[in-house]
Amino acid sequence: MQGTVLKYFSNYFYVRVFTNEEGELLPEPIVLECMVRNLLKKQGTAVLVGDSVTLDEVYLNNKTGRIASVLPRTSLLKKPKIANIHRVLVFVPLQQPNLDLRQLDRLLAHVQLSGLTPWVLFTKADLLETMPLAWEQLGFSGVDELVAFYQKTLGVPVFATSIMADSGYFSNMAALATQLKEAGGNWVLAGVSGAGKSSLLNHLNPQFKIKTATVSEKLERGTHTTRHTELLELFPAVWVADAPGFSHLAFEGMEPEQVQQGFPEFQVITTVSACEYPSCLHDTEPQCAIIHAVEAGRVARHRHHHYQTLLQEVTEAFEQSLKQSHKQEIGGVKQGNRKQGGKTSTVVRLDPKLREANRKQYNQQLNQLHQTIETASLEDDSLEDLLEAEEQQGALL
Ligand SMILES: Nc1nc2c(ncn2[C@@H]2O[C@H](COP(=O)(O)OP(=O)(O)OP(=O)(O)O)[C@@H](O)[C@H]2O)c(=O)[nH]1
Ligand SMILES: [Mg+2]
Ligand SMILES: [Zn+2]
Repeated sequence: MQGTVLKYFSNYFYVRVFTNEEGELLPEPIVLECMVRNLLKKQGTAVLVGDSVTLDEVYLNNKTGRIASVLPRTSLLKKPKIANIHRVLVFVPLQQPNLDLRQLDRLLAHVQLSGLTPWVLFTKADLLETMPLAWEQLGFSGVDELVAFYQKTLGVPVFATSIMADSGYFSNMAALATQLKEAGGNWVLAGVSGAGKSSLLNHLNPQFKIKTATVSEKLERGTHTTRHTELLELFPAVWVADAPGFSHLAFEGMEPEQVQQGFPEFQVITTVSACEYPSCLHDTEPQCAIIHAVEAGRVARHRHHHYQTLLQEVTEAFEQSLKQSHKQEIGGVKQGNRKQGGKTSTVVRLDPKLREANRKQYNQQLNQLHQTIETASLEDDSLEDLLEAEEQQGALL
């Protein structure tokens, strides 16, 4: 008998099943309160929200069961800890808190780099009475231009929304609902506290009564109102995890040359016109196809700028980790100068052979970590440590 883990609470997993032990369809799906089989615990298999599991010792009348095994995962996120997610709904408030495109581009890069597809929602559009000057300077004269820009740049659905019935953007909620129903699948919500994630879910499905709070209430408490990860059925076959944590991003462990994969429009450019240097990081190098595209207005300046900021952050963290873990290879390290924001900083570049060796070593360490994670118990803090270690290695979110 199979089911899906919807939440974990007070030592119980809540597992949704829609067949009985004979495989016959139940009149309607049931959520069972489940413990985990001891053997599984001994093997140290972690059970996560989103996991497909097999069950034994099921008592449908009592709505209880026992998790016997965890089926292979199609994806695994670390923050929030959740398995088998297909897409990410990225929430970006236009006001309260103010629109922050740097944060958006960072979040989008994070989603893309994790191999997931983002959809973007610019929320609270009713609160925007006049166009902030900062936006105009970026070339956006209104919300519609902003929506069109991100839609074209990312090639994914983008909406401006409002839960206020008297707003012109209110009708977009119906369009969003239609597209979500068509797309189906498992989603996780991302975005800063106060972006309106829980409010929007409550609106789309009036049966939901998820707790929300004003931004000033949140500031007083200094924490997300939503604090547990739970998969909820928004529409038939559309599951959403209103989970805290996706806004706290860490890019440590990533290699500088990976960062560009978080910006899909760069790949469009580099497939048709190559940079002079094959390993070009599109930062300040001469004859760079991306920099040319920025100058020609084919890549947005703010996107490239946000890319450079992220690149610098990743490069610094990468150098730090290289210094710590590969001191013995220092003989093969080359140093070069890189100009950033008027300052010249020294950039450590490994020669390609060592870089390859380095990557192999990284991959080996990663494989070891993966194996250990499989054998770590959820109740054991070591899982947390291992996932933390894995994050250091840049394998997961
Ligand atoms: N004016 C306006 N206010 C909104 C809209 N959507 C949400 N809000 C308000 O914004 C505040 C924050 O909303 P929440 O839904 O709690 O935000 P959240 O993203 O779930 O925040 P966390 O759970 O802390 O991560 C609440 O006071 C909502 O009423 C909107 O479209 N327009
Ligand atoms: Mg919330
Ligand atoms: Zn380049």
